[in-house]
Amino acid sequence: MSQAEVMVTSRIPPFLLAGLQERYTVHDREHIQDPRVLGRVRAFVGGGEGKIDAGFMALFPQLEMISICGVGYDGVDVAAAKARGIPVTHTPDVLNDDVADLALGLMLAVARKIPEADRFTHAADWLDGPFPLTRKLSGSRLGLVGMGRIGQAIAKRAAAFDMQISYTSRNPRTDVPYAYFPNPSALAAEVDFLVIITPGGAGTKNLIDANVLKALGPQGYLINVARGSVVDEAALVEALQKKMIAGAALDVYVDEPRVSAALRALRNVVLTPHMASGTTQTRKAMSDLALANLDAHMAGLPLLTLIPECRT
Ligand code: 8YV
Repeated sequence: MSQAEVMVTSRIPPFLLAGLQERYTVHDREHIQDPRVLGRVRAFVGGGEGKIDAGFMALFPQLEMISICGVGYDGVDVAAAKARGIPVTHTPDVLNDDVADLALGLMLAVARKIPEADRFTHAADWLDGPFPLTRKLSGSRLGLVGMGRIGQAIAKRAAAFDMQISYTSRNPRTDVPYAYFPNPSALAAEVDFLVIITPGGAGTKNLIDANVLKALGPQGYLINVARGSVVDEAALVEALQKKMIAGAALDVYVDEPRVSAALRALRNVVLTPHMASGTTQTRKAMSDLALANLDAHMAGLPLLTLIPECRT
């Protein structure tokens, strides 16, 4: 029997590509040489931000499922997939620890100025005098925008730093002990560190705007490990330039991998290259789960981790 044909729609980890190549005939969206391939592809495999819109899906008459390697799937037109009865899977849970670890790392990095202190020490600037004092993290107030699985993993770690934890989300949760605020502005006004960990997409676009940053205030820090689209980046640059907030630590951006020159020029920001889930262990686990979903589909078995919209 000939192997099923699948298409890689955006950059995926090497282990996932290797796993796909063992079992399937793998095509790459960027290098379609034979247009007849479009009529044979049965599944897409890709990262969650890679654009899979209705027009692209329409090119593939035999498309049966979409396996996303990532928890977020904001690049996928889910309504269009559902309209065609195409299930979409993603890779939740396996990356919670890593994303939460990086959120804590970024909070420490920006508050304690670790990257700046590292540069200072490497440059032997210490010889000219001590490094300036920094901001204490332990015991301070943390506000989480989003209280899903990763938000809860961040809260658990923050509790070990004796932080006072509060959050906002569409609805208050009954299963967490943290204080609830009805919107990001109300939350921002009450915290020292505002951490964004909510899904991207149209529903959260520019949720963190100039008003929220104003509420966070000159002693407050913004940390984003969600999606660049959730923060109004122009408003953030202005707030940082005018010292309307104390600083920011960002792992995600509006136009990745291009990071705005204005952001890169600022001293009071710590910038990382969308690496929150980027450990060998976690990318392997994500790859295994993305592959397991695809394999289950091809074997006619129930899918392991459907996105919520496809569970009904
Ligand atoms: C991935 C992520 O690196 O899971 C997510 O939503 O943002 C990251 O873990 C990204 O989706 C690329 O696949």
